[in-house]
Amino acid sequence: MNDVARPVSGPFEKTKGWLDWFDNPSRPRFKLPQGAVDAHCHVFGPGAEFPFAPERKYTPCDASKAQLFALRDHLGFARNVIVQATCHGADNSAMVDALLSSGGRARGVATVRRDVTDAELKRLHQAGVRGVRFNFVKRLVDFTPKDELLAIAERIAEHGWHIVVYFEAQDLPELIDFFAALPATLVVDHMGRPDVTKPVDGPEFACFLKFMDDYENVWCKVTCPERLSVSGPPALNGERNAYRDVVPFARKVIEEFPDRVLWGTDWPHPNLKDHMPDDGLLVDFIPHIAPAADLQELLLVDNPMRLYWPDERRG
Ligand code: 0GY
Repeated sequence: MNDVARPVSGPFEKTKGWLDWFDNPSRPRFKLPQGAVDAHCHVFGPGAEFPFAPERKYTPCDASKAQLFALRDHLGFARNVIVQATCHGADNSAMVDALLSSGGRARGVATVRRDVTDAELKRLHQAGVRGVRFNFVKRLVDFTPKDELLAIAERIAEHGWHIVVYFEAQDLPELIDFFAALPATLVVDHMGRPDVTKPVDGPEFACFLKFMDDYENVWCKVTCPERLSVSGPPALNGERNAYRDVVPFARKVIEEFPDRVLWGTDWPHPNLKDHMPDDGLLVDFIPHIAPAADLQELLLVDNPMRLYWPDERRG
């Protein structure tokens, strides 16, 4: 097997218990619509070329652009949105290198600090970056003061970028006022990480749905069932009906806000503790949450194209 097909590690020692991405994924049974976008994935390093950031909270195996693009083709996606992973801090080099190698088939979401220069923002935009990510998950990043985030939001406005926000469900109530003040489209990672053991029509998820209902600039990634599921079964060993406890949550968001949802693999799935999914079987999760063809088309093609490639024809 060559290095495109299997995970390898460079000079960095991986975090203890690290789960490597799944090699040899299945071919999905669900046929993705033409022009489908994997709107949430990452690259890690390779560490020998793009060292991980000193302030990182985990050290992964390598997950290169060549490996990501091989997976894209294997699963049947046309494009990727590559989100800067926290293990690279605000050094966007690995992600930008992947964008520049993609032939226009990848866009990026960067991490920047308040002191980012105008020239750097311009360079990122030219490479294909279309957003920044604000991360509120404490195990992943150190706290960034809200005034710094607001300053960044103002800096990126002239480029028309959006802001991806990652937080845990219990933190949403105290973040809502801050989110409402952000002058951009907001894209929430992984449905705001609901506790799927709670009822889908209970108060916690109602708070998230109300947030989307109240603010028309808020979008949602209906991603990461493998991270949210408690009951499983995992997308492994041919299981094409996986993560059943997550289905009602994702389905509800898609049905209520069909033109503000995105889907992505989250490859190479940082920090999973229980199992590493077979990405082919993960794609087979999609028709369970978006059963109708028109919803699939919005989720996988129309919505991501509108956000990331607004000037291009789809396909
Ligand atoms: C995800 C989820 C996680 C990690 C990161 O950038 C990251 O390190 O996003 C996580 O650990 O929950 O979206 O990949």
